Amino acid sequence: MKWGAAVSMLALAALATNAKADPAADYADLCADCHGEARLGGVGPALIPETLKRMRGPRIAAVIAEGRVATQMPGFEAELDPLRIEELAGWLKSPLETVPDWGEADIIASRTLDEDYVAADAPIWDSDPMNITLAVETGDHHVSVLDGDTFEVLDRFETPFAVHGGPKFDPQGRFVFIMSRDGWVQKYDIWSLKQVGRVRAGLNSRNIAMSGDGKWLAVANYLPNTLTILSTEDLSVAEVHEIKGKDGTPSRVSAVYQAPPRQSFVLALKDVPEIWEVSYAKFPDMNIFAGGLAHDWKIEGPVPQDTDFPIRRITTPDYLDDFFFDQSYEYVMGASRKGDGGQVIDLVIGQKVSDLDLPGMPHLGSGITWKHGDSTVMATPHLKDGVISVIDMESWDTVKRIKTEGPGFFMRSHENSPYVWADVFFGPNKDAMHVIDKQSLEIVRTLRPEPGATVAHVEFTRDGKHALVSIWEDDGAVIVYDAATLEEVKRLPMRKPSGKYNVWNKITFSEGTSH
Ligand code: DHE
Repeated sequence: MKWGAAVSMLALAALATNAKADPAADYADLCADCHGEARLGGVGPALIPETLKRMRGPRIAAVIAEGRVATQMPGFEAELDPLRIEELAGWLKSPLETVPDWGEADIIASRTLDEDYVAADAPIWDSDPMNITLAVETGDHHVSVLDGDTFEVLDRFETPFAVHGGPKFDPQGRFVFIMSRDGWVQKYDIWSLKQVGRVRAGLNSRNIAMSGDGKWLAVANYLPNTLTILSTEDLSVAEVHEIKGKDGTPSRVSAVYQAPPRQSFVLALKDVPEIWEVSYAKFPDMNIFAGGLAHDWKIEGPVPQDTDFPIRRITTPDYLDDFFFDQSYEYVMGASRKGDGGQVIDLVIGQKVSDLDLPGMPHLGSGITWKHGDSTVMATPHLKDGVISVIDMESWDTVKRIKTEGPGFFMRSHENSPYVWADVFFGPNKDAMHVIDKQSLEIVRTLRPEPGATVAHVEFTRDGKHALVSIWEDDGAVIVYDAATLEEVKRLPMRKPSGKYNVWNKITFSEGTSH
């Protein structure tokens, strides 16, 4: 019998016998060994609302009863009756009573460096190192390393549980850093096909960003309210910044972005109307910023300084928590937290310069740019509306709203392709992938490679000749398309593949990909 039906029948029986549920005691008995006494994770993931509400797939109660496939999580329906399972699931969704500390000492204590890791002098394979493509498989928490010419799988390695956001390559494209929602950061050596180590940089994290010089990795955290800066060399902690707005309000970090020409990280904050810029240019040499911005910098601690990463705070007229940058990194487009519009902030003068007409919760993080006639346009899907907005990057006007078959999540293109690919992630048409002509801004083809299955996220090969599309299902696949004829070339079976990331497109900041 399925768990849903069992619940209603057995809950009545349990109530009749007056069973008394004590979820905290059940947790301590049955769950704490793997998920940690404080629910912050161990061999199993953290069981806190910040993580659980982001999980797609079966209900928590069903996972407790039946276990989770492809993991070590067993089912507990023999030990716990349905009422106790429901109570336990409800308890896990309640917030922690106190926000735990996770400072420098905790982070460094969590670090493990693989003893058997030996750095190779050169790649141990013969593929083009610049055309390696990683495919994240969220079905069983692995990454496949693909040769971008032959599509042979060179390695398939385990990641931390529930990877989110794009893995970040170092500027040479040799090492890659991968983050999980539980705050684990994994370093992997593509040349040696070996994990280098892992560290837990936060308890619940959003994404990571690599500094332009490849030395630092910034980790945006929800829990605690911090930004962790790691050394990419050995995953040691360079600094942990506590995030508090100008008036002292603590804030979660929605996301962190790299701004290489500015030698800084830019932070989107969830709970205060501010943008933060964190410099890695080594104070006092801060005049690298166009316009000489020293007066705008808020140095924390006594002058001269007690940090290598000084912070500049820009107050914004609205809460902005999803960003897109122009290629110069002077302008940042931010989506309003309420999901009903956006603003453009000039990072040089620290001021809003325009409003953006973007209703329906734009997903700016997935935006891409391309040349359209004489201008450059940016396009973004909307999470709550079946449209793609196309915006002129000079006037900030909306040039067109392209109607799609439903709200989408991801978009991609490539300098060498005349097309933009955009998925329909939500709703009855989640099996559709639109192909849009970059100049006419019309949908020229809608692909449906597997009717009924979620089809999402695209990445191009280095030369733009092939487009890789995910069949985002547990027994899914990555489909390789000829990017010119739009014909399927190959199908690689994969476990719920999500994002794909091509080394060259990422390290060269290809305009067709989100950064
Ligand atoms: Fe993401 C990237 C935020 C839900 C899969 N997502 C990002 C980025 C941000 C973001 C800020 C850019 C980070 C980067 O790459 O450095 N995502 C959010 C949300 O706020 C949102 C809507 C709610 C939340 O759960 O936090 C959200 N994201 C999801 C999902 O439900 C997805 C589909 C499945 C999952 O695995 O969680 C999902 N997000 C992704 C992926 C990327 C991503 C695959 C990287 C895209 C890329 O091509 O770079």
